[in-house]
Amino acid sequence: MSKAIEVKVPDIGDFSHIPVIEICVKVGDTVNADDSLITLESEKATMDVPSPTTGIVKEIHVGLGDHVSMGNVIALIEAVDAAADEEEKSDAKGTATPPPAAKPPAPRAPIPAPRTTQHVERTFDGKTHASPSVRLYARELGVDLSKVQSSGPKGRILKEDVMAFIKGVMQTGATPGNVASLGGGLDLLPWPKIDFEKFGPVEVQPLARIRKISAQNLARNWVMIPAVTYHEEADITDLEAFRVSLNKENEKSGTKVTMLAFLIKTCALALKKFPEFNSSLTTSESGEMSLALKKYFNIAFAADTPNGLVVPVVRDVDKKSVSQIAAECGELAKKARDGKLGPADMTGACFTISSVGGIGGTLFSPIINAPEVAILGVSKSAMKPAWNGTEFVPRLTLPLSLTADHRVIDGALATRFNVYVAQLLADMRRALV
Ligand code: CAO
Repeated sequence: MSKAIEVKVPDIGDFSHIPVIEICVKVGDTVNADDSLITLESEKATMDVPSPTTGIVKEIHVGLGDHVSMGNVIALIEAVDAAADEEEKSDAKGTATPPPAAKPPAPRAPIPAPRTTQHVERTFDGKTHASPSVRLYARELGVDLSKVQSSGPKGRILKEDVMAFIKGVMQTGATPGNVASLGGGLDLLPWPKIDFEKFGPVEVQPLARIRKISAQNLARNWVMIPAVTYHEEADITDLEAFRVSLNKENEKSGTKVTMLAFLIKTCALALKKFPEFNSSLTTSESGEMSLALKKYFNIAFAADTPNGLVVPVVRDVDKKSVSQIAAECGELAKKARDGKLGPADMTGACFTISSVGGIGGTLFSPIINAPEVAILGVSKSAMKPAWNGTEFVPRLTLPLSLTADHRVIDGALATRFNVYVAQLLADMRRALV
């Protein structure tokens, strides 16, 4: 006997519109009462929403990164009445067991309250046991929990287990997740602990969440990727003149084409010509490295916001016009500044552009956004004298700084990519031939 139960987001206190960071089940899974269905993450805590009943997951109504509030339907569970099932089974077997005495119907399971990191352990992945706080900790460090030895009761993984795992990794030179091995421990000195107040007054401010996350990503990418930055200059005199005249033409409609949009389009063309730049290193279970070459062209751009750096993604740029890309960048940059970018806006990039040209700069070394293999830094364009064979002429010159992962991209290839980007920016007709 079975009945379908709609599972809704329960009362989650002061929170609403919080992101789903994990979906723990899939359609067809059998769950026990209290097994976690999804995990939500508010600013303050990670919360699991458990199944109210034993049953089979028939439908899932939320996706990773969706924002949910109290009352939103999460899933449809076909509840299985264990007692009735047993009855059916013994009937089917034709046993002589007398029917059990009539029982009052089981009360409908109340929707349980969400469980926060502070007090609940649950099955994760169907394999490992860890509390949401431990899972969050592991996720932030890039640790695959299935590789961690547990020491808690009933095989539960504790925070100390994750720490011991990381310590082992640092000593052996292995890596925490699926990323390729560095081949040796880092053997780093501990972080300096200094009482700054000994030298003068200090105000300690908590780090914004975005800054904490990007700090971890940047540190990993800086340490893990053997990156080299290659510099180039592009003559954008004609392109900038064209851009300015285009914007003048469209002044009334308010459509504005930015240099960033031209750069995104140009990089898509360069990614097509040099497919290694549109790839990611992957490793198999056995640690075998391979290269995943992507056939789509999503380009991210770094956006400076009051809360820190975010990297929204413009999808399928090869299929979009420069004007469309400019409009989309404008919308994404606004969303970024308003703190309204969702996970879907920031995932799936193949390549990143970090443009500080609106601010200044001559050259810099951007850090690759793993698992991408390259990033293009763009600084402020400036008039420079260029020799045309007979005389020096003033040309608007754009400094480009391409950082590439040397495991995938050799210096010659990186320089060819840079030269091609510069050639396209100097004369877009090259894209047609
Ligand atoms: N050279 C000279 N001028 C430039 C330029 C360049 N390379 N790039 C932009 N400009 C000009 C623009 O033309 C614009 O001038 P107008 O208003 O007269 O047209 C002005 O600078 C402002 O541009 P912008 O920076 O606001 O706009 P954008 O489209 O160029 O960039 C965005 C948008 C989101 C990339 C930018 O606002 C931003 O956040 N940049 C910082 C990115 C960053 O922090 N990178 C570092 C990451 S690693 O720590």
